Amino acid sequence: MLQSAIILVIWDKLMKRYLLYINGKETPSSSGEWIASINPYTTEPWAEIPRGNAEDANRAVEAASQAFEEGAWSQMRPTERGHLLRKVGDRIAEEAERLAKIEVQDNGKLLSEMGKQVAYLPEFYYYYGGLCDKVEGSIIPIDKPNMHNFKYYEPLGVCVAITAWNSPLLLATWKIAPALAAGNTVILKPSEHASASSLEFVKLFEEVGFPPGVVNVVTGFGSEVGAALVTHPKVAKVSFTGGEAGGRKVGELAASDFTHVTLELGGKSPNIVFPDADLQNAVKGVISGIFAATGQTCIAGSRLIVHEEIHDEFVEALIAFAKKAQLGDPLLPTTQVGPIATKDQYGKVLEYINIAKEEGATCVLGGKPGKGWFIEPTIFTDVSNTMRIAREEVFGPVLSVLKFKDEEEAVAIANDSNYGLAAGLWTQDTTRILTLPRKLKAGTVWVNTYRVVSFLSPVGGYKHSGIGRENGKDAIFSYLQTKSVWINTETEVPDPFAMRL
Ligand code: TXE
Repeated sequence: MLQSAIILVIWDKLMKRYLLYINGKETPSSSGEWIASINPYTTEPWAEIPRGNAEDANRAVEAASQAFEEGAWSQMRPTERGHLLRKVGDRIAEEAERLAKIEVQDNGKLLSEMGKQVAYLPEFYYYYGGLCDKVEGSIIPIDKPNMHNFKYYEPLGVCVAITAWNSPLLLATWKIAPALAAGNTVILKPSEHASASSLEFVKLFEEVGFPPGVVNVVTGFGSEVGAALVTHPKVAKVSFTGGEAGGRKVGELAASDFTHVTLELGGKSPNIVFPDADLQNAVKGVISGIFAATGQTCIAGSRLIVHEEIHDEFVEALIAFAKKAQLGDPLLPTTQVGPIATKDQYGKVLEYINIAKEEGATCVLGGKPGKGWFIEPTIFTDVSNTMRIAREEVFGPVLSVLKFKDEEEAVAIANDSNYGLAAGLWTQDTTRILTLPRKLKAGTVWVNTYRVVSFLSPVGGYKHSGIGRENGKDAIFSYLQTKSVWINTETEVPDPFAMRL
């Protein structure tokens, strides 16, 4: 008895406990309950995050709503808002390594990848900071006599950003930076599997002078605190990154109150290789498309569609490359493939490997679990596009290989999917380079490259891969609404019964 009490006290002292961040203050959850943050490499808990609930969601919305209405941020001169966004970019740059290490502890991705990813985040804040004072209204040359009409843009109000575990701060930034630039206040709800970096990161905003309540973070489960945020009547917009099922639920909940939504969901992205491609480059592109981040990216190139003439040779080259991949500690610079991020996800990937075998696909590489939550890079050939392994998102290091005879068939297979997030194309034929991107039903098409993203270029999906676009100039407009103002320039208002539309 005494022994377990002592263990509990020591546990309490060792385990890092994070707090919610509402209205500029760290605060425990109303329930007093915690969720363990598990390090996927050790499969042991390393921290605890608060299990927020509807009451916490309500507190955060009230704080964000009050901050919005009081106008310290929403009415601030856009140039000044821009200065603050740039300052927060500078602070993130200073803290990038520390934040990246926290992310690795939470999601098991390689420090070599997360380090670069977090170090790149300031660019988003510099870019959207620069855009703050470039959102211009216009005068409309109206067709009515004695009327002056102009339009301008106003922020929506309280925006909720719901993010997944695979790239917590990058996904948050895609939402927060344009939302803040537009003058909104924000509540971030990170994934229950990887919240720690968001709870650290949020403190940087106030440090550089953001008014309290402008950026808040609540943590907990999607069905509890997440759903309460989405359905809160004072929430104007929800921007969500996650799986198709979660996205559908959030979309339905938001629709019931006409809340604006952006949804960035999953994919089953094709990587098409023609015989005229530079095959060495194509091998590298296909490998990074599916095995980088252990396949846990929405843009994973999980369907390789390769011309039948080069199929065998290409698959051999892939196997030779992939089987050399170093699995191991994500903090080590020599590691090339890390663990799967969560136990559930690990189980899901293994289940899909079994499904593929049962469906008659041939496992030519991997297919076996490693120690802990590791899964070896896995390649299946003899895959047909009707198999579940070709249609459903696995979100793990599992590549399905399909064959095609001609261009028309390649496009047909690529487009025969419920998803449409991204596509890769490997060819040196100029006509194909120019014409095929138009034929592929995907939000992003990469030609002779894969997995490149930038704050400047829009990301988003066709079909079940989502609604709306993030990044680039247009993203700021998804956090704004348009106001039309009419001014009567005549001294006398016309006879009311004679007014025409
Ligand atoms: O995502 P969820 P999970 C895919 C991938 C993965 C599957 C499930 O295939 O296997 O999704 O992953 C919050 N109201 N992607 O379970 O459930 C949730 O708390 C409000 C693709 O991690 O979609 C978390 O913060 N919020 C994806 C976020 O939504 C809700 C990246 C994502 O969780 C909610 C990750 C609700 N009803 C997984 N339900 C990509 N696009 O890259 C869940 N949430």
